[in-house]
Amino acid sequence: MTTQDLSPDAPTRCALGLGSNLGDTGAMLAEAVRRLDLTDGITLVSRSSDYRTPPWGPVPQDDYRNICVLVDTTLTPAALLKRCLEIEGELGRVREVRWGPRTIDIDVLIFGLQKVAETDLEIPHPRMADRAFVLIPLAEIWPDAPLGDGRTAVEALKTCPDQDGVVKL
Ligand code: PH2
Ligand code: MG
Ligand code: MG
Repeated sequence: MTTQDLSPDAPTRCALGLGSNLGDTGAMLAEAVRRLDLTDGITLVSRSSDYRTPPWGPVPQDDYRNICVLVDTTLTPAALLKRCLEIEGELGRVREVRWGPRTIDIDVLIFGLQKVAETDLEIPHPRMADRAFVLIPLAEIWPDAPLGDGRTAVEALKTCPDQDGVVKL
């Protein structure tokens, strides 16, 4: 069977990374996951444990709570991103500082084996391989996740920095 033989509606397995470091972070993540799963064309497949992670990047801020989820979707990559941004808005996210604190962030990490290179959407997520707060929850639920650089999540973890600060809750 070739890919052409698959039904056009066959769902695509995707990985999403979620993070929160403002307000009730556990409740924010739970509600975001619930809203994703309630969306037409998105089915939740699995959810990682919650992890407390030191803030990555140039902005001093509180620790994050991060998780990854796997979903099957019949949406396009752009429509999946749009729904993620919509849920961020529904949960009260206000876009202020780049890499700054946020009530909820939902990033599309992997969309099947597809590559997308738009200004507002790059898949696979270009920076996930060196972020322990993404790779550790991802490897928990999808060790063989294809990162797009030829490596799996577990392989990338062998060289990923800053893993010590990531604590499973
Ligand atoms: N998200 C950021 C910036 N820094 N640090 C951690 N630990 N977790 C995040 O989700 C995160 C971050 C911007 O998307
Ligand atoms: Mg992010
Ligand atoms: Mg984001």
